[in-house]
Amino acid sequence: MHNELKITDMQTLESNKQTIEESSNPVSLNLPDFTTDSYKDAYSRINAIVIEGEQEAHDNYISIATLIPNELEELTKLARMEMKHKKGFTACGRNLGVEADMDFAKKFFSKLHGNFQIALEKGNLTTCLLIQAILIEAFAISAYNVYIRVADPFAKKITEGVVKDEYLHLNYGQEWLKENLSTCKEELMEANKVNLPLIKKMLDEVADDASVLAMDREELMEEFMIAYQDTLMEIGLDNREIARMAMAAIV
Ligand code: PL3
Ligand code: FE2
Ligand code: FE2
Repeated sequence: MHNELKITDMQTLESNKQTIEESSNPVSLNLPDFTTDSYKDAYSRINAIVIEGEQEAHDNYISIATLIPNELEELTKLARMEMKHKKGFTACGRNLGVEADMDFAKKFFSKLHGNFQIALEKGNLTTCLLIQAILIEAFAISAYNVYIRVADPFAKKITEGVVKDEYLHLNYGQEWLKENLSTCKEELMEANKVNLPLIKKMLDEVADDASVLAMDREELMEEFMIAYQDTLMEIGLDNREIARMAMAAIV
């Protein structure tokens, strides 16, 4: 299109070009090249993490339903959404010609997965909800919100649909904990102390690969903290309690 422009004044041309690009789509200026080997290599792990995360989220909601049988229907609905998410992200990898590194992803989740299983065995519902419906969902929301800004058009559309559901999932955990706050506060604090550092570690572990996808670590942390703190506030914790909980990430 620039060939068609016969403007001799280069300055005018430059400033026109900038205005056009800025006004049409400022984000697209920073989109990575989705076809490079380095992009695909990083994507093989990130995509696997997301696929594994969605599968485990499904399994976790089914497990949580065994602790709240009268919520079976609602929890089954959430679990079904997770399987849809998994399918969506599997398609994203296929679309880019990437094979997901599932062994890597299983290891990535193993510690958190183990803690969830222990809580489930003990019937510690508050801990299960904190791990799945608060920490993992807030982690997913932060990742998906940042990814949407730099994703290929196919993945962007899918991720936009997914992130809306994840807010519903976060909200589910939030409402249960809010209603039961008087009896679950202590367990909530304790479970957070153990599991928030794991989320922080996972974020650190994925940061290098994420940066290849043009996802910024600080931005991921910021998005996580927004979703996490918002939820704790809605649950009914005060500023000091929220600060204390968030602090668990930096020790
Ligand atoms: C809950 O519904 C799903 C849990 C998934 C956890 C995802 C964590 C993702 C961290 C990696 C960030 C990259 C996002 C890119 C998406 C292809
Ligand atoms: Fe999901
Ligand atoms: Fe979810």
